Amino acid sequence: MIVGPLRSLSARVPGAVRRIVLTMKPQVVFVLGGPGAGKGTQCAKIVEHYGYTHLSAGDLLREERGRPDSKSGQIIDSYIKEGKIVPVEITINLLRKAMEKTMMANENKFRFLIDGFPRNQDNLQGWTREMDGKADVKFVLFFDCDNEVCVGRCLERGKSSGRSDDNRESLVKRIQTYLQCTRPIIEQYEQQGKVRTIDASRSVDEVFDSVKKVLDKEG
Ligand code: UP5
Ligand code: MG
Repeated sequence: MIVGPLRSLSARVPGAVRRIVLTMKPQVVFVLGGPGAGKGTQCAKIVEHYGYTHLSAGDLLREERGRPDSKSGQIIDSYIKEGKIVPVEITINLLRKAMEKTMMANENKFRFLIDGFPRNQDNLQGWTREMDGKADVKFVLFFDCDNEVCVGRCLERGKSSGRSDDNRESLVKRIQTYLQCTRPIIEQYEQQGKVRTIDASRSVDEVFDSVKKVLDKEG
C-alpha cells in the first residue's frame, strides 16, 4: 500500500517519481503579518539564502483569477477587492498543487514558506482537514508592523503595482480583516509556542537580519 504525505499524487505519477515524492513530507513555515508588512519582500530574501520555496497564497489567487478558463476567477476578484478572505477550498487547492508541482520537479524542495495563509478560522480548519499528517508546520514567522506603516507602504506600491486592492478604500478593509480574523490565528499559534515575531517596521535589511537569526536557529 502506498502511504505518504501527498498520496493524491499516486494515481498520476510513474513509480520511480512516486516513491520519491511520497516519502518526503512538506516542511512548512507560515508567514503572517498585516498587508504591506513585508512578507513577500522577506520571503524573496529567505529564498536567496535558505533552501525554501516561496508560495504566496495571494499571488496564487491572483494568478488563478487571471486564468481565462478559471471557474473561481470572479469570486476571487470580488473577495480581493473587498479585502475579504477567499473560501479555503479554493486557496488550499492552489497551495497543494503548487507544493506537489515543486516536489515533483525536485525531490529536495520540500521546505515551503507559505505566505499570507492561514488568515482566518476557515483557512485554519481547511488546512487541518486537508493537510494534517501530510505536512509539518514548523513555526509561524510573524512580521509585526504598525498599521499606518503598512498602509503607507501599500499606497506607495499602489502607484505602480496595478493591484486592485492597493487603494485606501480596500486597505481599510484589509486592515480590518487582518485585525479581526488573522490576529486571532496568530494568537492561537502563539499559545502553542510556535510564533517567531519580527519587528517589521524597520528597514528591509534590518528586518532580514532578525529573520536570519530565527532561521539559523530553527534550521
Ligand atoms: N516594503 C517591504 N518591506 C519594507 C521595509 N522593511 N521598509 C520599507 N518598505 C518595505 O511589501 C509591501 C511594500 O512595502 C512593497 O512595495 C515593498 O517594497 C515595501 P510586501 O513585501 O509586498 O508586503 P506583503 O506583506 O507581502 O504585502 P501584501 O500586500 O502582499 O500583503 P497582503 O497580506 O495584504 O496581500 P496578499 O497578497 O497576501 O493577499 C491579498 C488578498 O488576497 C487578501 O486581502 C485576500 O483578499 C486574498 N487572500 C485570501 O483570500 N486568502 C489567502 O490565503 C491569501 C490572500
Ligand atoms: Mg505579499
